[in-house]
Amino acid sequence: MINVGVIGTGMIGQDHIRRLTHVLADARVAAVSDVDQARAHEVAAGLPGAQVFATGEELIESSSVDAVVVTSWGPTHEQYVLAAIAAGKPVFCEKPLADTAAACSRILDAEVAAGRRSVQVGFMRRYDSRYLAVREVVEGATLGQPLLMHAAHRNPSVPAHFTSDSIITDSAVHDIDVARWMFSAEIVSVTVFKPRQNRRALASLDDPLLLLLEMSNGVLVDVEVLLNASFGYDIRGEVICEDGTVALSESPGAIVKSNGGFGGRVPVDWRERFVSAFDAEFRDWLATVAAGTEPTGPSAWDGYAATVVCDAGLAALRSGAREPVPLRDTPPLYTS
Ligand code: NAD
Ligand code: ISE
Repeated sequence: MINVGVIGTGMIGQDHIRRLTHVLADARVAAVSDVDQARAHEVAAGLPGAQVFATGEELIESSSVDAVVVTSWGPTHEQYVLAAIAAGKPVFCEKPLADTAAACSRILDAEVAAGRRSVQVGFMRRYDSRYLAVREVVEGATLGQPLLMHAAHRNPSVPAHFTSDSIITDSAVHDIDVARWMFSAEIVSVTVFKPRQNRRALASLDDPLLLLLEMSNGVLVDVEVLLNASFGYDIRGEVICEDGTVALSESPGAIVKSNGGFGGRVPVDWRERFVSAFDAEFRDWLATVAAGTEPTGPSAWDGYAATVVCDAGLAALRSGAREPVPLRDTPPLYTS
């Protein structure tokens, strides 16, 4: 049984605790921590034998914790990931790995100094069966070389505190990771366009945005991010290849035809749309924790690269120009 400690018991922290407790075998949540102590105690009350720690660092250092899950706010990730690396414990960190390129770089340096990978980043779309099916076609090259990808990321709505920057760093960051993974290539530049503003958005929010990502292999990816779509949570992707196209399938469920029309279900949010991907992501991570091997999912390098691309996206949002992505050299730890 793997004893997992969870730092950050908010929305996704509670969802991962549910999956660790009720869905996945061979793991239990042994400890939790949150700056909101009342929330941490409330969550722990439903977890037999779970301890509550006053700080994330104490949780990481505790001998009752074998592996760490970081689900606190993005700007707090760096301190916990670094502490877990220092303690020699596997750590699963929700996106973003950290909110600045410098912080991500410090995490890379720490892992390189430790001489082994111990960090997995929560880019769960890599575990989604529909994305995996598209990637299999692209990699198999049965449709020739990929040329373009059209992607759309539509949330029904976002909380009032959501800013135009968050559209890139909180939402589009997933599409940025998908582009790097789909084409096994780095993103070399970002341009951001602001279409007409959605009347459903707060005046301060540049919703929607359109991102244009140029890949190192010449593939061009456009990403529509529409955060007040109202009708549901809708994630789309289509890759245009030389001899055909391949797209994410519309639904895992049934398409019903009746009364002269047809339809299926649109998920309400990311929890519903990616529930199986989150389960698969944790199953994969826990298997490596149990085996004592390095994680095989998205690495600290992937987390670093995504954050650097987001920084270029923020610069492009302000400048309106095409902004380059200044990645550091990839340490050999991440190239094998
Ligand atoms: P949330 O606000 O619901 O929860 C965050 C929790 O972290 C809160 O309980 C807060 O009190 C706690 N916290 C803040 N600072 C802390 C600190 N220094 N130490 C310990 N706890 C601290 O937010 P959320 O929606 O659960 O998001 C958490 C993280 O998960 C974010 O990084 C977010 O980007 C990511 N996330 C990922 C996905 C995905 O699809 N992979 C979806 C949602 C959120
Ligand atoms: C949220 O934080 C996520 O990570 C979801 O996957 C994403 O779709 C949503 O836009 C974000 O706000």
